[in-house]
Amino acid sequence: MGAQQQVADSFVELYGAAPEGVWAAPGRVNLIGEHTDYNDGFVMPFALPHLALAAVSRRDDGVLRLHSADIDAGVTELRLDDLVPESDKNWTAYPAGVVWALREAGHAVTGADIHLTSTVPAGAGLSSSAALEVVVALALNDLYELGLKRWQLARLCQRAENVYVGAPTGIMDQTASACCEEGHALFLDTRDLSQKQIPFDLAAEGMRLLVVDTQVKHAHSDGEYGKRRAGCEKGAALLGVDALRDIAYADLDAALERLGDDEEVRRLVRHVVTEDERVEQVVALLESGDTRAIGPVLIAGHASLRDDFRISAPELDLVVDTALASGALGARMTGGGFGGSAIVLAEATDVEAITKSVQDAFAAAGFTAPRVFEAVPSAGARRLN
Ligand code: GAF
Repeated sequence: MGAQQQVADSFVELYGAAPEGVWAAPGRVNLIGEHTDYNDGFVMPFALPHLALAAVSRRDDGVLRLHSADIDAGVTELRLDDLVPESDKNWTAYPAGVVWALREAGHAVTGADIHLTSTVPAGAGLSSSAALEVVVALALNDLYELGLKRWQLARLCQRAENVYVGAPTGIMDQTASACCEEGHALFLDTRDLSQKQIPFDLAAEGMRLLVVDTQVKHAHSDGEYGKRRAGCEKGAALLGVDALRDIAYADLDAALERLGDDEEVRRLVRHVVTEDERVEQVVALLESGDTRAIGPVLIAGHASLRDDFRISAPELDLVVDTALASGALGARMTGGGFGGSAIVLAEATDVEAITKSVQDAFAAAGFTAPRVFEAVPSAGARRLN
């Protein structure tokens, strides 16, 4: 039985009637542009084939019922009028936060029965939470005929995550899940959400992009992500700009000089400004057909996240170092950091040897075995039936 039919059948078992529809929203992997999104900068994610699926029906009695096939916790029943930011520390905060954000923005959502399941690995830096948010937002947008555009849904989902869940994340993950297209990476300007779909078909050029999930779990609601964000905001304030995006790469040295001896802020600023530059380099290289040349840019991105932003982890560094020593074209950590996943760009013919080297290196270091899979740029959120 297909996953779509299964989620619809489980809905019937749980709630006693067929759902009004089934929707899907993917996780994402970020090719380049890390910790730039809350600095109004550039990012370049693409959607994974891994999906959150939601079977959903409307209700008109102010009740929200939530169930996940992946968590053994029964049906959670909430009253819409009782939804209070930061009151829920469970997975239910993501879908409930979306309903809260829609209602807070004035949309007349009167309730829902929702059954969810997801194949996006949780805590792996692959946006499992954004996939949950976006699938619910899209379903309610369709069912309640709210007429919101994809980027507006992404903004509402970010608000759900920032205010309701209490994680100070940027807009990249929700936009990726909502707006990515199959066979493309999404070049996104997070200041105005303008977008360009960049064709990204590595297989056609004899290459692969591997995701290596280190199985080291991370969370964005803990302090380190917020500290980096606050440090970037301090840097922008000291430099007299709205956001670090406003510091041109050519002006970086002068800006660093103006920051004087605040070494931590200098490092954060240097990462963000050079990372925006790297995104633009990758876009230019892909558009000119020089795909292999993005490898060194990915490597430089990892060094910057490790040394300047200081959010890597021994497991992530080991993936990158081992993959490069085994002939990878490029590699870097991806996502929020402190665990999660790394990506490896490699010739198709080298994939097997690189994978084995990474697995052996993890075993030798006594780390949990990583999960390695090929990332194929896939479609964004959609209604399935
Ligand atoms: C996490 C956040 F959710 C994103 O907004 C982004 O900041 C990313 O970390 C780092 O680039 O995925």
